[in-house]
Formats: sequence, C-alpha cells, structure tokens
Amino acid sequence: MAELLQLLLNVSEKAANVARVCRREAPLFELLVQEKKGDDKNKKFVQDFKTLADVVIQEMIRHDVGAVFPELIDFIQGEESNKFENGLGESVIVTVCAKEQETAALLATVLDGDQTAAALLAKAIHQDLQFRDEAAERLKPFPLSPADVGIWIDPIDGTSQYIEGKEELVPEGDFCSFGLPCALVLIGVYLRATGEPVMGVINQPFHQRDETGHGWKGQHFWGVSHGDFNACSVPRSKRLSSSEDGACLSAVLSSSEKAAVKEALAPLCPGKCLKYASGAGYKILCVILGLADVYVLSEGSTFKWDSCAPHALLRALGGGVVELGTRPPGGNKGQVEVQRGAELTYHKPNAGCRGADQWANQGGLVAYLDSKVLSRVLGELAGKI
Ligand code: 2IP
Ligand code: CA
Ligand code: CA
Repeated sequence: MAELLQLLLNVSEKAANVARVCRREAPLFELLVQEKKGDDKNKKFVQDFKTLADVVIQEMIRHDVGAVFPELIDFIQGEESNKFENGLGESVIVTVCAKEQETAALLATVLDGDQTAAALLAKAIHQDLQFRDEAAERLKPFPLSPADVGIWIDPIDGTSQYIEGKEELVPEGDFCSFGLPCALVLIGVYLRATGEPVMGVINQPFHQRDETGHGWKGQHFWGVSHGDFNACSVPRSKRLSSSEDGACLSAVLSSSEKAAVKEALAPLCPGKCLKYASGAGYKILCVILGLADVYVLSEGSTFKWDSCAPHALLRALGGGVVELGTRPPGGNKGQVEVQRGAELTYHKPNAGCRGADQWANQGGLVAYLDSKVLSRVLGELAGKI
C-alpha cells in the first residue's frame, strides 16, 4: 500500500498543477465557473460554484488511480458530478481519455471550442510527473489491500477562496484566515468494511509565492493510520498542545459559526484564541499543524470528501475527528441526532437523504489532536448547544 500513497502524492501534485494553471490563464479561469443546480447543491451557499477545474481534477485522479489499481475504480468517489454543461446548453461527460489530444478535443466541447484553453488543461492532466517524497518512499510496507479500501476526493476544497483568489499577507507557516492558501486538494482513503480513514494526502497548491513573485509554490502532507501502523509527514516539533487542565486552548471556527458555540467556547479560548478561517479542510489542517488545538463545527455543512483525508492524518498523530451531535431542528436539549464523540466514518450514506446530503457529516464535528483537549471541549459544550 506504500505504492498507493506514492500514487496519491503524485496525482495530488498533478491536481495542484491543474489548479495553478487554471488560475494563471485568466481567459481559461473565466470560462470555468458555473453555478451548481439541484440536489448536488451545497445548501450552505446561495451561490456555490463548481468549476471545470474541480471536475477535471477529480476525473484525472480517478483515471490515474484506476489505471494502476483497477480493483479500486468503482470505489473512488468525489464531490463533483462529471456532467458539465457548456455555453450552448449541451451536456458533456468530462472524462480523461487515453491520449492528450483526445482529452483536449473533449474539453474543447465544454470550453465552447476554445482550443487553446483545452490544450493547456489537457497538457496538465496528461503530464508525466514523477513526484518524489523521500519520507513516503522510506515507509516500510504495511498490510492493507487496495481491494479493501475506498477513496474520497475533494478536488478543490475552499472553492470560493480559489475563485476569489485573494491574498492575505502573513509570515510563512502562520495561520491564514482566508485566501488562496485555504484552497486544498484532499484525497482520503477509508476501509470499506468499517469506514475508518486509513490514509490521507493534502496538497496546498497556493502555499506561498514563488521566487518571481508572480506564480505560486505548493506544499503537501500525508498520513497513514492502520492498526498499529502510524506514520505522518508532519514533524512532531510543529505541533503544540494545551492539554493540561486550565491551560488556554485555541479553536478555529467557520466565520458563520453559531453565536452559542462561540459563547460556549469563550471561557476555554479567551481573546484571540478563538479564530476564524475559510475552508473545512484548511481548518482541520490547522489542527494537524498545531496552529489550533481544535476545530469545532456545529452544522452539517461538511461532507465525507472534506474530512476523510485530514482525518487520516489526525489519526496517524493520535487525534481524530468526532461527531459533535447536534439536536434536530425543534428537538429538545439532550436529544441528539447522532452520537456525540463517535469517530466519523466514511462508508455509509445517511439514511433518507439524497444527493450530496447523503454524504454530509450531519451532526457537525470536532477535529482534535489530543484526546484530553477533546474531552475539555466536549465538556464545555455539553448542555449549551
Ligand atoms: C466547502 C468549503 C467551505 C466550508 C464548507 C465546505 O467545501 O470548505 O469553505 O465552509 O463547509 O463544504 P467554511 O469555510 O465556512 O468552513 P467546497 O469549497 O469544496 O464547496
Ligand atoms: Ca469541500
Ligand atoms: Ca470542492
């Protein structure tokens, strides 16, 4: 399975390249945005966009992984539907073809005949990249069969940040509350039998400006957690913890989080210890990197593809992501919809739901690195939300 990790790292870097190419070529980028419709709509946003970049990246990952592990192909799922509508109202199924020219021809039909844009995209998709990660290469073999796992892809998490393309000036490695660094490629692997997350790759295509100041450099992270086998690319020294009783904690929240949650956390996280950032994946990454002790979300606005990859990294580091368990609308206090404190799983759709809602983390979540911190946070929230 070390081979699957290598492959996911490679394809995540190709995905990051596609994301960068799409932003670099302005006319291409403008062609890419299209409004979501119907059941796939993420209720959270009045205007949610899916981009051709998202669809193309997801299909590229599916194609590259399926080519090496055909037994996995039917178990690779993602946020996006590969049905795309072009400017003429025609519906086109976006796939990656065997040859670059064929993919370019197919993409041209989505891009209203724009051959230049289609060729640029096809080149990035068919790039023969040999991405090296020495720590991943040194990993000793671990017993996990491709036939036992499934994959969740969020081709671009933080789409609105990706589309807006804002930049916040912060020192390298610091917490970013919005902008391009919050946009991530997330590829998570889970066990089909139990739904446990076992492997994750996170690629941040827009980590920092390159030497020219015009382009971007990315960075990536990975983790594996299966049985007694745990390995993660994040160095131990990078992580802080405030597990002692009484120590202040830092929590990262969505800017749209409920006032009740902010108020409940305020005694644990005084002043600037309560912070806000865009992107569900980015907020979990903040916990992985020790930029926050916890990420608390009280709504069902994230999905399996948002949490699977970073959840695997947290598990590799001894942490996790649990259900917060919120009350159904109009329900009594204490009447929980899902079990508070249970680790999220990734293999079963939510009963009675359609479209994206089947895969929502319905009861909200808490991402943590240290179980003592988790207990303090759940204790503080008990009876208040
Ligand atoms: C979104 C994205 C948003 C997040 C939302 C996710 O995924 O990560 O930023 O909201 O929950 O579903 P917030 O930033 O308020 O946490 P996508 O960008 O893939 O639609
Ligand atoms: Ca997402
Ligand atoms: Ca997305």
